[in-house]
Amino acid sequence: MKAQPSVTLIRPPRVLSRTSLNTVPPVAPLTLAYLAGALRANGVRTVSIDGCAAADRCTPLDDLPFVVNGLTADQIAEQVDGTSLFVGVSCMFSREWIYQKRVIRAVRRQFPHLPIIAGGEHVTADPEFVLRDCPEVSACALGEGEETIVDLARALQKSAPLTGSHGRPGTGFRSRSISIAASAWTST
Ligand code: B12
Repeated sequence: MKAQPSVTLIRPPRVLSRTSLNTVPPVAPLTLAYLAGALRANGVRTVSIDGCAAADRCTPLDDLPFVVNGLTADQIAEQVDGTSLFVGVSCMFSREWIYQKRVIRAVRRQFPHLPIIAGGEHVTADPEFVLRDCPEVSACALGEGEETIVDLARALQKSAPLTGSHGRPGTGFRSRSISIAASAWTST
């Protein structure tokens, strides 16, 4: 029997100043745990890639005065399973969007047809900006994600189109006018 495709969840690495003398230590990936827990409770397999886990590693960025603390965008993209139902990327801090979108772009370069759903506080604050600034994002999940991510998995398992807004006020997802069929997505 063919295994059901899993959902890949990503926490991007932290972005720190090159010259900072102190910083807060990384915390446990609670977001991925909550989202994976909701999916698993509904029978959906998950793979989590915690970009902060390699927190002893700092990679300077060539074009910005920051370091990436954890896995780089390419290292994360290499770990993504191309047969995933979709990839969910958690974007908590707006100040880290400069690199979160590089993670999303690296995954998109590697897997042009995978739906990529962005969620988290930054995305909830301004989904229109996220969709505009990063065309590689297929849809934005708004607010708390435990129910939305299960709805998304169910919709994509059935190849149902993801269009417009959906869900309870303040939650659900918002997409550019995208249709998803047989795991390929096109934006219009
Ligand atoms: C705990 C916390 C911290 C902790 C730990 C942060 C961490 N790395 O985990 C500490 C104390 C370290 C911290 C620090 C900071 N914080 Co803080 N923090 C929070 C707080 C209170 C809760 C975050 C949390 O863990 N929630 C629990 C998890 C499970 O929820 P979640 O991540 O939101 O995920 C849910 C949804 O967003 C959604 N979701 C998330 N990702 C995805 C992905 C997909 C695909 C889907 C479908 C859904 C989805 O579903 C999840 C489950 O419901 C929030 C406020 C809040 N109520 O959200 C502020 C908050 C995130 N912090 C904030 C800020 C500004 C900071 C600091 C920059 C403050 C400062 N000036 O230094 C620093 C930055 C730290 C750093 N990176 O260097 C802002 C971010 C605003 C923004 N847009 O950038 C927030 C929103 C507070 C606020 N209202 O201003 N913070």
